[in-house]
Amino acid sequence: MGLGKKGSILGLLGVFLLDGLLLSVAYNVHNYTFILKETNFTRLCFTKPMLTVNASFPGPTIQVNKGDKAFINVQNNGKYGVTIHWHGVKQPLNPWSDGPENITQCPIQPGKNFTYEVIFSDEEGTLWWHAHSDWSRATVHGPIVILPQQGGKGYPFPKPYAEQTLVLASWFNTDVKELIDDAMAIGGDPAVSDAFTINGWPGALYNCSNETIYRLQVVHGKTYLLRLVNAIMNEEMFFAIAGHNFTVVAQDGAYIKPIPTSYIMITPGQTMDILLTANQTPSYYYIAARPFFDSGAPFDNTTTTAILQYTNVTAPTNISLPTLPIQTDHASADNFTSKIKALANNDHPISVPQNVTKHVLITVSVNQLPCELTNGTCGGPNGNRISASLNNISFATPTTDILQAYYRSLPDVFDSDFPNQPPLFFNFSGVNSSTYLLPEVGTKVLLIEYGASVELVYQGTNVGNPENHPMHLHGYSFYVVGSAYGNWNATTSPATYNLNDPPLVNTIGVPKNGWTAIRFVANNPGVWFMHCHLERHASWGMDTVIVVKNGPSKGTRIQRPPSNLPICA
Ligand SMILES: *[C@@H]1O[C@H](CO)[C@@H](O)[C@H](O)[C@H]1NC(C)=O
Ligand SMILES: *[C@@H]1O[C@H](CO)[C@@H](O)[C@H](O)[C@H]1NC(C)=O
Ligand SMILES: *[C@@H]1O[C@H](CO)[C@@H](O)[C@H](O)[C@H]1NC(C)=O
Ligand SMILES: *[C@@H]1O[C@H](CO)[C@@H](O)[C@H](O)[C@H]1NC(C)=O
Ligand SMILES: *[C@@H]1O[C@H](CO)[C@@H](O)[C@H](O)[C@H]1NC(C)=O
Ligand SMILES: *[C@@H]1O[C@H](CO)[C@@H](O)[C@H](O)[C@H]1NC(C)=O
Ligand SMILES: *[C@@H]1O[C@H](CO)[C@@H](O)[C@H](O)[C@H]1NC(C)=O
Ligand SMILES: *[C@@H]1O[C@H](CO)[C@@H](O)[C@H](O)[C@H]1NC(C)=O
Ligand SMILES: *[C@@H]1O[C@H](CO)[C@@H](O)[C@H](O)[C@H]1NC(C)=O
Ligand SMILES: *[C@@H]1O[C@H](CO)[C@@H](O)[C@H](O)[C@H]1NC(C)=O
Ligand SMILES: *[C@@H]1O[C@H](CO)[C@@H](O)[C@H](O)[C@H]1NC(C)=O
Ligand SMILES: *[C@@H]1O[C@H](CO)[C@@H](O)[C@H](O)[C@H]1NC(C)=O
Ligand SMILES: [Cu+2]
Repeated sequence: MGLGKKGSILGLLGVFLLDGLLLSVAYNVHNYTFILKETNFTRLCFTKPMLTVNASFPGPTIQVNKGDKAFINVQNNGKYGVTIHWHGVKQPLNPWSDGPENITQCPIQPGKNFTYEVIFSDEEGTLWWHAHSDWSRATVHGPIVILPQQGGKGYPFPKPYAEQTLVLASWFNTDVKELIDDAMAIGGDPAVSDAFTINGWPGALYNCSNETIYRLQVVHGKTYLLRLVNAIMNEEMFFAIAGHNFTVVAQDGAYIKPIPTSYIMITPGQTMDILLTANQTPSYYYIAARPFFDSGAPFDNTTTTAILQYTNVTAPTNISLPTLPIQTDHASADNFTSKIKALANNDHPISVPQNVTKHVLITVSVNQLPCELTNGTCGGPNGNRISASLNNISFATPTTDILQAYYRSLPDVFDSDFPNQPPLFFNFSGVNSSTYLLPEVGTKVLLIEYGASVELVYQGTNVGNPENHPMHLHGYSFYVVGSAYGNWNATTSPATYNLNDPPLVNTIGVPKNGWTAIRFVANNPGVWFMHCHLERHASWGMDTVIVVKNGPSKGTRIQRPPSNLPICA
């Protein structure tokens, strides 16, 4: 069990919401304590103070069975206010514990604590948790392992010999809060990370000790379940293991049809479960990850490694590196991504909305705003300030949380007029429209009726710096029914949809100058953040909030707020 686990109660009987049905099931309750504090860490040959949970990087693993509940008491002994988000956990009827700062709660101030109630429902596989305040998630994150229900059918594959979480993360040689605050102050690109890490270690390819590397010990002939989390801040990643193919069996806490492959592409926010059989010549092999990055923006162009180490062999003089696609190889990225389909069998049925009642089209852009500095020019192109937007609205984070304001009808916190359509139609994927360079700044939410059958199309634009955007929605998983380059077309695009076995995910990479269509039933009322999971884009305003209204009955309404919810200053 992970660090910080206090205790668990077995065999409670409870009720939870799944796909709008009330199910009566047994679930366990798990209690954890997270102590946030500045910790000295030695990596990359020097010591850096950084914010961690329980002095661990990555942070502790939360492990539950499907349908369980976890209480996590977060004590903030750090310098700044912080919140924690349980990424991919739907939290039926409980947006209060979802976490994004000033969206569902205000920060837990230094010296204070808050107990999150994390309600699992149909998720099974791997998810993760991370801080959701400015850039603190760089060092404050960890895996969530959701095992099959106790006494249930188990894995839809032979039980692996052993399991291991692998967390990919960014390493900055500076205080990440100062880094993003400085970048926002002058409106330019934030500095790129200095390294990537696997389970906290950068690996052999940095100018550093060859011992700063994570080692995965394997026994020849055995099969391992690797639970991979991409906690990286600003880069999508290619990942491979030298000399070994492997099979991807789950993504974002849902099973998929097994994909045998020699590499994957995984975006920030996504998780993938991989079966690896140690059936090659017993030796040492590098596991490696480096960016998939097809844009002109600056990025960290380094490679992180770990060692897959067969037991009882002496270290070879040369350890082979895997072949990874080159950084700009979107054909290889697409080749892998296009193979992902829901498992969709009798034991793991899916339910894709067939009749859409609410259509939303959202453009996704990196834009510019006029520089407002009085003492110089900004750091963006042409001396402007870099911005980002959804439907040409650059999100402004309020100072009172939107959930509280919505629940108590507080005025002047947000507007409910986030549009269902872009304000202007043009050749989105072709034209670098100057009109789109000037987004509107505002705190606008998209209102959706309970039970609506939603189709939401993300349309990437060629404004500013086009690139692949990993869009993430809180409170839901959604079916990815279609995706292509170019402009989505209401007449022709739906004919290309996969409505049989589309993957059910919480984060999806929208192709550069392309579109992605998702569907979900709005059966989880609440205030749910939606944003790009590239952290610099989120900071620049590539965010909005979906408010799903309460339904007609008790089991379809938001639960009451917890008594100790942090209030706004
Ligand atoms: C777990 O935490 C909950 C909520 O804080 C509390 O009610 C319960 O008593 C705790 N259980 C254990 C075993 O510590
Ligand atoms: C961390 O290291 C700094 C020097 O880099 C030192 O001043 C500080 O006391 C150390 N903190 C702890 C908790 O060891
Ligand atoms: C957590 O905060 C509550 C007040 O909300 C306080 O009573 C309690 O002592 C705090 N717990 C810890 C461990 O600091
Ligand atoms: C690191 O380098 C040292 C000295 O060159 C060597 O003895 C050791 O085996 C190396 N470790 C690895 C993991 O390569
Ligand atoms: C991995 O799969 C490729 C085909 O995708 C194949 O050419 C290669 O031989 C396989 N490698 C191993 C080690 O099985
Ligand atoms: C990334 O680094 C490699 C060498 O390690 C270089 O060949 C490549 O051009 C770099 N890519 C970019 C986009 O800077
Ligand atoms: C490794 O070698 C030791 C000592 O020879 C032996 O006891 C052990 O069973 C071996 N382990 C494996 C996995 O082969
Ligand atoms: C993916 O790549 C493989 C091997 O290069 C090729 O056979 C296959 O057609 C490609 N699939 C797609 C969907 O591009
Ligand atoms: C969708 O609409 C069609 C035609 O109105 C209807 O026959 C069908 O039952 C509906 N399907 C669902 C799942 O509601
Ligand atoms: C200009 O003002 C900004 C914001 O106050 C500050 O961060 C920056 O250092 C100043 N630049 C110069 C050149 O004084
Ligand atoms: C959240 O609101 C508080 C005031 O309640 C403010 O100090 C803080 O800067 C806000 N956070 C963000 C990310 O805007
Ligand atoms: C959508 O496709 C249809 C059929 O090819 C075409 O007539 C129409 O102009 C397209 N719409 C847009 C907005 O491009
Ligand atoms: Cu983005």
